[in-house]
Amino acid sequence: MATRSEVKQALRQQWIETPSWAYGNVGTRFKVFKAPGAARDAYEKVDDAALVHRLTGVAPSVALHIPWDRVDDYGRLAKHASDAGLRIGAINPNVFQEDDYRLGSVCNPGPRVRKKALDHLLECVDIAAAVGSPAVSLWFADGTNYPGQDDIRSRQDRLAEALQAVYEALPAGVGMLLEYKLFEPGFYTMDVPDWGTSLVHCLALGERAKVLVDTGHHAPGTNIEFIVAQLLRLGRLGGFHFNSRFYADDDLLVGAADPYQLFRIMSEIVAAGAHLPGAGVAFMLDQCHNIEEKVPAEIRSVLNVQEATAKALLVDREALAKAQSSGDVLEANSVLVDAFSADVRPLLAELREEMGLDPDPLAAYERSGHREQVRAQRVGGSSTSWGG
Ligand code: PSV
Ligand code: MN
Repeated sequence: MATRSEVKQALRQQWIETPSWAYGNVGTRFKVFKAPGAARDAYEKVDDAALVHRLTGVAPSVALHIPWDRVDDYGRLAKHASDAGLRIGAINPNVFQEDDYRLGSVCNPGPRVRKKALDHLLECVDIAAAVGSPAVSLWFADGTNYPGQDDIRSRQDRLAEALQAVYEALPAGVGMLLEYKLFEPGFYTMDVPDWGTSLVHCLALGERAKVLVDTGHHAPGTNIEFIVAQLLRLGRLGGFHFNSRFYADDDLLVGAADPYQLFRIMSEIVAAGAHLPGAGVAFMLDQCHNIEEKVPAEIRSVLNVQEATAKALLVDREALAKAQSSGDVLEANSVLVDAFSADVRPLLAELREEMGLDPDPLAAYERSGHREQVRAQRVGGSSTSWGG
């Protein structure tokens, strides 16, 4: 069993990436509630992400979404981030919010729209190179609503062609993540509905293409840790978009709906040694805070992932292996449940103090004056996110 100091040593190296869009005004398609002081552009989003990192110590990068985070000078944005102690993480293209994409983007039946979408993906590859990002993270809203609407196989061929073009354009050091989603906005077919489809495309492309698991993109009851274990076996788990769901793609705080599921996922990760940055798995959040305050919500989410990881590190792997090999079903299950039931908060508070941080990042946020400062400063303008 890992010692307390081994657990803390592993947690010290943890890397959780927050999404720029969590800091702006985003929400459901029914209503985006505008929050006073919400970040309005990429610079302000980077500032908020940097604060989350300063308070938690384990969120050193921020993902961008283009065009929501488009700026004139990406070198300047990267410098702004590094001056604030942050790195730019995954670059997420947006090929789902323009009228042209009514019938899809890279799978669209029309070559003009396909080219427009591909050009945007290639622009994002260039941005990734300019900001020193490790990956372009692709999600396609492509799909169909009615049987017969379009040819399923032709759409796969169009997808493969676009992915190939993007893959060939990747500069050294930039990888490709391909995210899947069961349904929405396509309700009859999605062109990348599941991990199998994503994996098939990644395998055809090459080693730098990997599957991205968004925890909110599965049917109810799906065993996500099984998917994680399988992708780890194949060396094709590129990373996560963590969030919580009750019904569909709810984008709620990770660990809020089902902390036991998050623990089970992290347990598979830890068992494979994939929790450390060198393993190349990206632990990203993909959340939208519509009714809750954004910066504390991101802090809480980072802490939830950290707690699940700490519990996963506490699993007595030797005892588990022994129980498994001797067929002791109840004991094997108990070993996991014991670790899940542990209260790791004192250990994490101790770790933060050792890292020179406040043991309670949410309390530190309350004292930081950030809320009052941004409410006074960020007045006027419009948010460059989902809600406009
Ligand atoms: C789609 O639902 C998704 O999960 C993709 O990752 C998008 O980039 C993101 O949400 C937009 O909020
Ligand atoms: Mn996602």
